[in-house]
Amino acid sequence: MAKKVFVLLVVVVLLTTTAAYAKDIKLQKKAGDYTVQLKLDKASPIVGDNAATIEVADSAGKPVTDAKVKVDYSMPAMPGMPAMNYSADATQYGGVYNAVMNLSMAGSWNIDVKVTHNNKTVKAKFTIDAK
Ligand SMILES: [Cu+2]
Repeated sequence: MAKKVFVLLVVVVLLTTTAAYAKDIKLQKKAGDYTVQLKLDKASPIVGDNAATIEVADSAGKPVTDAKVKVDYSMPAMPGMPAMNYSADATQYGGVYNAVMNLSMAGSWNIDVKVTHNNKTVKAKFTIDAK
């Protein structure tokens, strides 16, 4: 029993230190046949500008560099605040897509990365927490 608790403690400590030392956030989701990776410039997204880098790969893992990528970010309505919906077009540079999201308040944001490629649009959904 004591050993189990100790092991659990070690795991918790390892997880928290890893999180504390991570310089950025990297999230990965499947969208149709594609894999979308969303990378943010901050370990913890802030209220204000957050730079996002998006990478798209096809089913073979090959980078897709000729897609159109749009980032829709929103927060559902809450007491005293109507729903907020924003959109940012990402620009492709060096094979990755860049966009800036201006998160206007703290809390949970829904990020929908829309990838249009070969006349088909797929969506990868992420949730981030701005502080
Ligand atoms: Cu809000």
